[in-house]
Amino acid sequence: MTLFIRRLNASAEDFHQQLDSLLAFEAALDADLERRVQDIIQAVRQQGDHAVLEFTRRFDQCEAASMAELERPKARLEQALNRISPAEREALTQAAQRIRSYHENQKQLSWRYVDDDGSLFGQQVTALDRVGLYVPGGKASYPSSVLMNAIPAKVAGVAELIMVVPTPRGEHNELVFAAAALAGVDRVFCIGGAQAIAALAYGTQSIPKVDKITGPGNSYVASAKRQVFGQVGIDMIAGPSEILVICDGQTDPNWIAMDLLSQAEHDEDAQAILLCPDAGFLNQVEDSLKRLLPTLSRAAIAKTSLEARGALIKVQDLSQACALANRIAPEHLELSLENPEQWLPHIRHAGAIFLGRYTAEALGDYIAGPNHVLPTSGTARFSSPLGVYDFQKRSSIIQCSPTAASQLGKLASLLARGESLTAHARSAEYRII
Ligand code: HSO
Ligand code: ZN
Repeated sequence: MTLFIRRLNASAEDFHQQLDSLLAFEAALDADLERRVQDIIQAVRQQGDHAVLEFTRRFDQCEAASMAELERPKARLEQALNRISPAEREALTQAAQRIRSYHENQKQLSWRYVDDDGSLFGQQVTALDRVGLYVPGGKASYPSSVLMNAIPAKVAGVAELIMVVPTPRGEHNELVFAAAALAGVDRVFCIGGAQAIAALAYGTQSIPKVDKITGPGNSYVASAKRQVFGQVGIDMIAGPSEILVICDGQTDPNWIAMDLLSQAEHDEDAQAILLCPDAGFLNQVEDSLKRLLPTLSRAAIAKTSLEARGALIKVQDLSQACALANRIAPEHLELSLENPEQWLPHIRHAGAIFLGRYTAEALGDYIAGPNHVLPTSGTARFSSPLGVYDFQKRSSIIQCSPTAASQLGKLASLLARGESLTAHARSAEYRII
């Protein structure tokens, strides 16, 4: 298998234009698809279960007379845990435990303080009541993503977690059910697509309406999530997976090549980039990529991704590499360096940072503990990994003492009159003593 991977030099005059065009990625907006999704949402709002059953018949070739037939009770999820191999059960269990322990640290706590005049102010943190978790069917159906979405919700204290997963022609993934059991998912419906998102957002006779929907999906699901946003909360709309590796040239080139391939194999639009000051090492990694690529189960996808959006970039030094990392703001950043801690303070924008030669990104995808739902397409400049805080919200707490009501009332009244809001002013004035 041949492979043409882009080689760039960060000192070249036109490097920044080249980098810009390499990073440019916009999911094509398809007006036709948006309209079809809008119609599906409308039908589900009007006809509830009936519409969901009809779309499930049409799109998933799944016949069901009632929604109850598409629900998988908890006992069925527990059964999945017994059907998978003991080794798989052990790996999933350990992953769930590690993800849970990590996320326990993210819980936001309520806080309050009392002023000198006896007034109390604070913030009360509560969990969302009910959350919907979308899990794709078919090839992109990742049990690891079930854990990564469901566990933080449960750690936050979400009372009811409802998972939807399409089962085209009745095909399902036993590992997905097993992961749902381990993560504490409360109810599972075998539905998918825009109709499942609409059902969660608006509720039907059988499917309870949720407050927020998280989880990845195809373009129909992404469009439906965008369209129901506001009615419910949503997580980020994830773009293709990305990895940026900064290496000093001292790591085994096969390791680096496989790390790049591990994200390239996700999909044709995935992006894998290596930055290294040593041109000889870049040659070695290129050789490794060529040798290892044909041995992969998803070689064709990885090849397309590397050729379309991959790059091996020669940098001047590690400082320049860090500056470029901040500009790219990658989803995953590996610092495959002798002393990664030394470089960490230079990194400001990345979804997850993997320190040292032994920390393969794949470990973070499955088992390390941190979340693998991360900001993509440069959004790490302003957003963060999925976490417990995404399933919590805050209410402000205010309790004025009579003294404070009197003192603050005078000021509030003045400000209210400046806005010509006399009821506001008088409401404050009533309490002045
Ligand atoms: N690397 C993906 C997550 C994943 N990897 C799931 C394997 N399975 C997030 O970008
Ligand atoms: Zn991955």
